Amino acid sequence: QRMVEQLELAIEHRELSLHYQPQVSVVSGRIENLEALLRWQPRDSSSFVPPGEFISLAERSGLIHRLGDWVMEEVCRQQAAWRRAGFSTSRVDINLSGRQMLRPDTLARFEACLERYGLTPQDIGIELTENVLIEAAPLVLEDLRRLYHRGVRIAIDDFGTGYSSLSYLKHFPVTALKVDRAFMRDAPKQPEDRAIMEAAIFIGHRLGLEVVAEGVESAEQLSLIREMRCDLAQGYFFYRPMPAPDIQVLLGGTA
Ligand code: G
Ligand code: G
Ligand code: MN
Ligand code: NA
Repeated sequence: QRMVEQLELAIEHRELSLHYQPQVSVVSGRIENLEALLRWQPRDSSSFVPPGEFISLAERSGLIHRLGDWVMEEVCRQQAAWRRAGFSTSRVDINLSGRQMLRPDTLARFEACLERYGLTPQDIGIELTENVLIEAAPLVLEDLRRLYHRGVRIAIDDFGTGYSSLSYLKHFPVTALKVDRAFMRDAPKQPEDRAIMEAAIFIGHRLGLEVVAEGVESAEQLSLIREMRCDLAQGYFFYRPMPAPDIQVLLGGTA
């Protein structure tokens, strides 16, 4: 309970920040994309509260709307600054959780935010889990379709771990699959996990989707997904999530 109160004050106390984790092309190793990941370091603490903990707390308490609005605003601000500074890179993707997508105006706010910062629909993408898509209201899906047609990248996060049938893939506007890192973790040792990864990549490609492997931690995993012709890779083998200044160093600028 005390944590909810602390979290309520986190925005005005400037305790929130974003880390960005690069996704690289499996073929060229080039950074193509960044995923924005929320971090919370309370003032009186020397460490970060694990996101899994405070994000689910924020979901339950409804604070996720304020946190989510802050994330949108901060990502747009940062991306606009990077664009002005001439970084050619990379779209930045944000995570949208269940409760955020149940609020009818979340996606309209997203569009308004893009406009306010002079960004194009290609500059910021969104990640949703399949469960979130399936529970989305018809009006929210309409907004999502509009974003899709405007060119916003929409990725299914944690692909392969939801409770849905595959048929949702043909009904929902999506552009990419992120294969859950549980499959990647065991792929080198478990033929079943390799088979599932391979099938996910195949189905993604047949549907014209980009496929991202999450949780790539070793050269062995990379060579597996290379053989499978996965498009993008994200994981500690390449880069950990890092604060914006480190991203700028990585991209070779000083802005
Ligand atoms: O880095 P990692 O531990 O950051 O993230 C843990 C979980 O928190 C992931 O499932 C991720 O999708 C989620 N998450 C991270 N940042 C955000 C955010 O800005 N908004 C939402 N809704 N979820 C986030
Ligand atoms: O659920 P989502 O995919 O949004 O969460 C991303 C989470 O995965 C973040 O918590 C991020 O820190 C974590 N992550 C990123 N790369 C790796 C990795 O290579 N290994 C593990 N174990 N976690 C990772
Ligand atoms: Mn994600
Ligand atoms: Na994920």
